Formats: sequence, C-alpha cells, structure tokens
Amino acid sequence: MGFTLGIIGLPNVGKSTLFNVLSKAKAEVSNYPFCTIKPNIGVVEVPDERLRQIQKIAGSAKAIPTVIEFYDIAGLVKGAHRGEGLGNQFLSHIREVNAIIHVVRCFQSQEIAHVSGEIDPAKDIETINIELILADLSTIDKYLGEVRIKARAGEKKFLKEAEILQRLRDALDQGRPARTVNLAINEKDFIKNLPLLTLKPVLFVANVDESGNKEQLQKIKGGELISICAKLEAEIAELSPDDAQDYREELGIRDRGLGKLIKASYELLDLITFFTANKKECRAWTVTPGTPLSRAAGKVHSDMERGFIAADVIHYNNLIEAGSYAKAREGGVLHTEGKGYLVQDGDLILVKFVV
Ligand SMILES: Nc1nc2c(ncn2[C@@H]2O[C@H](COP(=O)(O)OP(=O)(O)O)[C@@H](O)[C@H]2O)c(=O)[nH]1
Ligand SMILES: [Mg+2]
Repeated sequence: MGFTLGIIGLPNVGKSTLFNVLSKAKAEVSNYPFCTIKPNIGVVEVPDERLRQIQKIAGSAKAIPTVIEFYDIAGLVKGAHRGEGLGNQFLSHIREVNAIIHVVRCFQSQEIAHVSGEIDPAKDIETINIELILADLSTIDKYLGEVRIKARAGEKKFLKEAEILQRLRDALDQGRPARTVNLAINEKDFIKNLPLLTLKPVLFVANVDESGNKEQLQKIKGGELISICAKLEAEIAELSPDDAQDYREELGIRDRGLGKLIKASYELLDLITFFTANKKECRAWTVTPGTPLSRAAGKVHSDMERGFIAADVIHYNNLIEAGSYAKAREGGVLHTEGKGYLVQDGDLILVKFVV
C-alpha cells in the first residue's frame, strides 16, 4: 500500500541503528491502518510545513502527516548476486522497494569490525553497486533471451524491446547503473516493469563520526548524499524533546539530521502530496504524479471514489495568499474539477460525493 524505501549497505555500517531511530520517530499507528506493520518495516511521518499552515487556516483539531515506510534490509556482501550470504533473499527484498537508501560507513571505530578491514566509502559503494549491477545483468539476460526469440518473427515491438535491453546491458556491462541510461518516455514505460535494482532512485547516507569528520565524504560520487551520525541520533532519540534540543545546541547541530533524511527520502520517491482539511482533521496524502482526482479521492475513502461527483480544488500557495477559503472563493482561485483532473502537488481538495 505505502511507499517504501529499503535501507541497504554492507554489514556493520549502521543500517539498523538508523532504522531504529527512524522507527522511534514513528507514526501513531491508529492513523494509518493500511500501512504494513512488520518488525523490520518502520512507518515514518513526513514533516511538511504546509500541513501546519493549512491546519491554522482550516482550524482543524488535528493534523495528520503523510507517511513513508523504511525497510531494514540485512547487509549485502560481496557475491550476493550468486546467492552468497543469503544474497538472493536480500536482492529480492530490494526488488520490493520503491527507492534505496544506501548507508555508507564513514565513522571510525576500533571495536566495530569493517567487513574489508578499512574505512573506504567509495570502495564500499562500489562493492554494493557491483552486486546490484551483476544481479541486473542476469535479469536482463533472461529477458533479452525471451525477447530475442519473440523478435525473430520480425514484430517491431519486440525488436524495439531487444534494442532497449541491449542498451541497458551495455551500460551495466560498463559498470553503470540502469538509472544512468537516457531513455525516452515510451522506453521508460517498457522498462519500468522489469525488476531492475539499479533503476531505483538512490540516496547515499554517510554515517559519519560523532566528530563530524568530513574527509571521507569527499570520496562519495554518483548520487545525492546526506550525512548523519546514526549513533548520535540514537542517543538523542532517547531524550525528551527539550533535552534533545539542549543536547543539539551543546553539540552545535542545528537542523535535525533525521528530519532532513526523511524529507530527502520523500523527495527521492518523486511523489505528489495533496491535502484534505475539515474541522476535525487536516491531512497530507501521497500519490504518484499523474493521478486523476477520483483515484486520489479513493485514497481518502473508497466511498469517495465510488460516489465521486466533483471536487473543489485550491492550490496551497493560493490559499495562503488568500488567507481563507471564503476569500479564495471570492478571488476565484478555488476551482471545481471533475474526476479526470490530474492532482498537482500542493492541491487542497474537498470532494463532493454520494454514498
Ligand atoms: N562509533 C559509531 N558507531 C556506530 C555508529 N553507527 C552505528 N554504530 C555501531 O556500529 C555497530 C553496527 O551497527 P548496526 O546499526 O547494527 O549496523 P548494520 O549491520 O549496518 O545494521 C553497532 O554497534 C552500532 O552501535 C556511529 O555513527 N558511530
Ligand atoms: Mg542490521
């Protein structure tokens, strides 16, 4: 149901530490009855300043943020693509997620062993990437074999598919992830159904020393990067909000590393947030870009999709500018839309429906 990010990386890099901190920031479960609740899946609320502003204007008693799920995937090791270290299981877990959080160890520690004996973030990333690329190569080869047989009859569709697969194969063969291959929209439509690991968006998370040593970070290339100290975040998560704030100030950490990570994770998924609001509650919801209004309404309640008539839609920016619903209506920035309207990020939606 939800949108899930898988936390991957070598063993002992701090994945579970980070996962536990994220899970502590967890959502009140009663608000999200549809989310998967498993021990290694954490449901996490996504902070969004817009929701707070909407709550003020709508006078809602409560504000319910949207959520994403983090999946603590056990450590990948060299040889995983051949099934080493329960490799197949790990890879199949990665196939289930929408995006990847790749944790890289930058912290030094005598007590905690590093799989290859030394701290080298760039090499560690390479190790994981190679496993994912090798797994994708065998996926591509399987499909390519099937498509080539079908293409023998000369059908254009299969010839085209074989050509796309070959292009992906060439990139992977050169050690480049599938996501780096430039594809036209219709080509993307074809490959999005393939279970390719290196096609998933990735965010690198550098688990840095308590001292904030940045030297190792410079070596990380080829993706978006966020640094966090998982151990420190774990300590802070044990404190009351006031004590946590004091501790942060004492350490000179201004922004909450965790909030930054959750936001970046949400952005990585490339999704759209829309809002609903009444006196009881206002709420943020997540859909994929290009979702029609009636389907978005169905996320809120299945009755709303079934009995959908129309919806009043106002964009967040226009609401803020107008200052109230009434003024927005007067100013003509509130518009009525039918079921085919494609929901935009920031839309506040009031659905009219019959039961
Ligand atoms: N010094 C230090 N130790 C850490 C940090 N993050 C995790 N650890 C420790 O490293 C060990 C392995 O962490 P864990 O989260 O289980 O790693 P995983 O194998 O990637 O899930 C644990 O003993 C953690 O307490 C960190 O930022 N600094
Ligand atoms: Mg672990």
